[in-house]
Amino acid sequence: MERRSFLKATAVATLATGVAAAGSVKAQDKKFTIALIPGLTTDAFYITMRKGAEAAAKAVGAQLVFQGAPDFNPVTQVPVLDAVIAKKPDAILIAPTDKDQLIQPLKKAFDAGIPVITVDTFIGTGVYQTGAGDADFPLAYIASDNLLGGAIAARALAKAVGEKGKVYVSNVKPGISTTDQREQGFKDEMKKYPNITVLETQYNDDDANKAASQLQAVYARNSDLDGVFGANLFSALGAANGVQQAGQTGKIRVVAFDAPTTIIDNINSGLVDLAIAQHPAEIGYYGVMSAYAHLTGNSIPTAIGTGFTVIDKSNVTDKNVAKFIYSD
Ligand code: T6T
Repeated sequence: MERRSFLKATAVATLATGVAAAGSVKAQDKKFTIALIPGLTTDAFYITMRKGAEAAAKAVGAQLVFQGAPDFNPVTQVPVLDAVIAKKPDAILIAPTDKDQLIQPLKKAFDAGIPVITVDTFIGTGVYQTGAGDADFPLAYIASDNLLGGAIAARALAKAVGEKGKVYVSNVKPGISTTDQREQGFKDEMKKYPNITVLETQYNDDDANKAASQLQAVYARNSDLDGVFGANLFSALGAANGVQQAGQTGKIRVVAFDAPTTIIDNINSGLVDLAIAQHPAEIGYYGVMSAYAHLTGNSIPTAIGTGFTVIDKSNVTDKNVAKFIYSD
């Protein structure tokens, strides 16, 4: 597959430039078009990812096309993907909004000879290029270690609540690779704290208002609620708002995944204990670089893990930390 794509890309380069003499095709003569399809367009996480992708595209002289849906939903993402495939970009970077539902739609890109790299989220098991299963065709998966992120959240929340009491996970919906893994990492780590009860997960469909109402409903049923883990940006934002609306700031402790500016404001005000910032710009940067490497005939790693920065009141003003706050 890799070799086929390379040959195709270089053949196009030859036509486009008309400069390549027989036997000396120069792939770099072509301006590659790399499409980035986010989970949704209006999320500071993906807005920041786009910046990193643009920086890499500029560095290699590629054109980045950023096209996505207004919500995190396969029903709206698949038509965007179809439209992108129809334009035949040289490569597609995508954050699939469902582990299973995006397999067949992405297979269409693969069948059309367009290399696919998944960023942030994965399809299938997320282990690619194995020759096994129906979802191993993407070339690479570039993302945070979400199991580890969930474990970091559990340790932080356990500490905040004094290693006892009741907590729950505010999550998006089942079927999303990232947030499923964060919840799993969180629950596995929480097993180390026998005096903490993890209540049933509340799914908010990526709607912060719903997450806020759910917080209040869980609190109404459990007046001894001690903490909540918001497993992504909107879950955390909504859970924090719910705590504030319930008049429980500082009493119900909040650990947030993701670091938009509003969550940073909430850390400063004491509403949120800490935020686990992913490095979305790094994901976008290495996504484009990987696509470019592949398109110019180089082999690429099938998985690239990007880092976290844990932000709390003690380090939020440190410029080496603050640079990981997401762009709005
Ligand atoms: O947490 C990120 C991303 O990693 C996840 O896959 C979906 O939600 C976010 O975009 C934040 O809203």
